Amino acid sequence: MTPVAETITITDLDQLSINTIRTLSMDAVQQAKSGHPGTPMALAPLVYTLWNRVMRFDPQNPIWPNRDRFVLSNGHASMLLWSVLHLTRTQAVNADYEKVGHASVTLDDIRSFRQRDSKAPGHPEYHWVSGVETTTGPLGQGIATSVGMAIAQKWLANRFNRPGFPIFDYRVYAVAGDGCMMEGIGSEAASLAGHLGLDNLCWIYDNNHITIEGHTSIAFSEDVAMRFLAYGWRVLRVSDANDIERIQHSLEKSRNNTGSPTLIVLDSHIGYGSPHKQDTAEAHGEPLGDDEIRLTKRTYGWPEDAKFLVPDGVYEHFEDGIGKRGANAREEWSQLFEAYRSQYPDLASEIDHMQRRELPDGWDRNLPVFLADPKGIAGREVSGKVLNVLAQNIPWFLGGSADLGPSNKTLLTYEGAGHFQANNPGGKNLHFGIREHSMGAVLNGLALSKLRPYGATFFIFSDYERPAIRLSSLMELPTTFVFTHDAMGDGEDGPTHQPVEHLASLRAIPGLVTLRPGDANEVVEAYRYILQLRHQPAVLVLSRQPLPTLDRTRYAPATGVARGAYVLADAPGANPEIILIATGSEVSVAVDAHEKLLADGIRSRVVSMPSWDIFEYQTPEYRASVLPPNVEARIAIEQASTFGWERYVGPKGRVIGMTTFGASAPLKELQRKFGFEPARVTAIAKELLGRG
Ligand SMILES: Cc1ncc(C[n+]2csc(CCOP(=O)(O)OP(=O)(O)O)c2C)c(N)n1
Ligand SMILES: [Mg+2]
Repeated sequence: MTPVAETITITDLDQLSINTIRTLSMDAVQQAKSGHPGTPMALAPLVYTLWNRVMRFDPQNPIWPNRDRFVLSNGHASMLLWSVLHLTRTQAVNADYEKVGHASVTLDDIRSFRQRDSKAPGHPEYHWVSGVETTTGPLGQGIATSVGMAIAQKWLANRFNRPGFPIFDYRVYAVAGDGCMMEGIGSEAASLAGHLGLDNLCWIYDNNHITIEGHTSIAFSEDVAMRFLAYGWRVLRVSDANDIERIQHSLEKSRNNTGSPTLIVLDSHIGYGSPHKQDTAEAHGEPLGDDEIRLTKRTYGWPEDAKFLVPDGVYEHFEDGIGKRGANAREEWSQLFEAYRSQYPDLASEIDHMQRRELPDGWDRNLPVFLADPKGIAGREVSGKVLNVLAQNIPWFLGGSADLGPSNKTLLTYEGAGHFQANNPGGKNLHFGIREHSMGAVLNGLALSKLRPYGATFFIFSDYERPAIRLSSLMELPTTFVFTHDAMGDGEDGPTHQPVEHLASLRAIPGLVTLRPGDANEVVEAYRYILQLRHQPAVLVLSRQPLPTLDRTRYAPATGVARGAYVLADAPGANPEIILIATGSEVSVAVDAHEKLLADGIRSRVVSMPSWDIFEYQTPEYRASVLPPNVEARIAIEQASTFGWERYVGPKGRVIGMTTFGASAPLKELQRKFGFEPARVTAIAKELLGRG
């Protein structure tokens, strides 16, 4: 092995800083007895160069809006990030976006890497550690999210920059391993980024030929560089991951490149410097062991027995590099922004609102109200009208579909809405192509950039997007996932297109708000609720077919949506003996059944329950008022898996739902076949009450 110092012409402080990142990573993983030392050892020079020499990032203010973004898509290498956040003395920010004046990651955090409450957890976690731009760990998500961040920068620049005022001109860097390159989501995202010519985006591919099972030749033999050239990316190669001058040169080339994103293929050696573990899969995810650590430190010219050592001069070296450069850039930007504020107060105020995730005044003006109509209107149609209103009221509200715009009704059709393309970065209609998974991640990237994004596809394909939805919730982002064709409404398409288990599966994601509104006014109220969320994503599940618009002079107002479930129609004296609980298209089935039961002298109540999640946020008193514990005869009606409904119908209740896949037939016949008809509801109600 060539000693590090001979391979490159760097000053001692550069090398000292790089080896500090390496040894902190090795020591932390050893101490935790778990983690991933090899990649931080290999990529320390890259991360050092990017942070200390290239990135515009102010450690004193890690949320400065025009900072360069850094995404560690190979999240298992988190010690890279914890080391560099520590060495740059990046400050922590609290949830209200105010600086709180202490270090984001302390040396003690690193000493307790992966332990409870440590700010150096196993993988990068947005919202838990300041300086983390997005949560990573599920491979491929980070790079796909970075595409959303790059789209956001282009959009923000188009909206806000003015001659002499480059308010948004930041760049997005993402580091990815073989795993990110193998995952489909990475390919989808790269294809989209190439199409959009996102020249503000630079991915660095850690080409070490190692994954968990060994050499990549067992499963991965394509030419990645050629693939990216075909996507329309600029591809650069650095054949020695220790050559920080070449790394810097490539990063600068990427910065000066126009019209395409850049991939830097960086040939590296996992576990660099370890005499017995370098270039092996063991270096990926196991502690090196005390003996090997000693030998490796000897290779680095490091005191063998020192642990968690930050040599004199290293903090200062980062302070002289990224510290000064970042502070100057931010200071200049702040001055620029103050001048901008006096010249363009309205635009500046928009930026303020966005940063705090606040909505502009009048954000909900002109939202439609729908009058009673037995023929009704489809959930997706209403959604399309609402989206067009919201997008005009909220400048930074934008989105699109994964090629199903005409079916999802998500197209923004008002004058000037525009279509986002390389040559039209101000467009508010995004075209994701048939790439649901990366659409989800791109939405997250947009939301992380403080835009309010929505993305749509058929509900059945929420499966293709689910990992990104889950991360959205984990990150507490206000992202809106619009799904149409919510159940068997596209009957003839058959079981491949009929969701069954999807509601249950999304309801199971912690923090996610899932809503299935029952008529036009419930759709409007669902959007009104969603838009006011600042730290939660929402899933909106909408019908393809028209749903009767309920007569709200007769039944309770749709504002009840904001409570998750509400008494829509009640028994005389609000004294029910049976409760019908329904969502979406089954609400009107329940109402029909209810009217028949009343006519037969049965005291029924209908509860419209568009959202389990929101209902669970209500007080126990409210919940008991909607579902009184003493009324045990209950029927839930939902064209989806029965899974989970026991909690609301109780041991004596019944669920009219799905326990099989659907079938290919016209909707009416499917409703008959699977029993979503008022007559079945009334029959079961009478059976439950023993009045058959
Ligand atoms: C979607 C997903 N699948 C599987 C894993 C488990 N996993 C973590 S790291 C890894 C291997 C990654 O290899 P590579 O990206 O080359 O990283 P390196 O070992 O080179 O650092 C795997 C399979 C994961 N984190 N995410
Ligand atoms: Mg690898």
